[in-house]
Amino acid sequence: MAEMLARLGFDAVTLDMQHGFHSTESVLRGIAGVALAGKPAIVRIPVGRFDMASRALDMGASAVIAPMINDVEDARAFAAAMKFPPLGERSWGPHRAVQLSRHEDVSTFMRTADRETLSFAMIETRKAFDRLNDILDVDGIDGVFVGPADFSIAWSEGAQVDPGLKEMMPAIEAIAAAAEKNGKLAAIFAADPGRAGRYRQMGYRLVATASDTESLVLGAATLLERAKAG
Ligand code: 3PY
Ligand code: MG
Repeated sequence: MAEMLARLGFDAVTLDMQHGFHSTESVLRGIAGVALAGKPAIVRIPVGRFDMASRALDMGASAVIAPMINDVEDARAFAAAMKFPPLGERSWGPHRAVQLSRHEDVSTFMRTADRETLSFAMIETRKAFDRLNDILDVDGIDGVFVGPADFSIAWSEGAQVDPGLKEMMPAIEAIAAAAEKNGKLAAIFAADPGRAGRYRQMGYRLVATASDTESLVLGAATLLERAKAG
């Protein structure tokens, strides 16, 4: 699935270990499939599993998304797992990543890895929003990734889950502006692909859209409709 999606016009494919059902083994296979299609693979790790961030990079991920980064301590721990010393504490062992990279010499790989792989801290709570600038300020955090579903739960104080919640849109816009001001990347999940253009206008540089299951259901529903009409 990952390789097939990578062969479409998407710029990258994300393998989700938080709410998707990817395991270490399937992430390893997924990254290889996406690389075969010539695209970068992004991995979202489960909450707090910063060890998996280093592991995803070892497997050849180009970027890692860490959910529920709510304060500077979370951001520092995530950055430490993502970057080699002296910036972080990433331990050496990227055997698969070196094979998938264009660097043959491991020292060149090591010296360029920190800037060639991106760490995205997810902003999806009020606590994270209140500490946004401090999180953006952490060395080794390359960008923030907004989770509008969780953010809407936080924004409505548990009343609803609505990734398109109007009242939170100014905050979503402010996150992109703060990232830009800090020289970092802003990314977001567009639960409704129709919102992708609006997010781009706000300054979001990476917009993730739809899951594999949604894509399958949408495709299958279209096929069924066509078959019944034919
Ligand atoms: C959210 O919307 O909360 C997400 O985590 C998107 O993947
Ligand atoms: Mg979320």
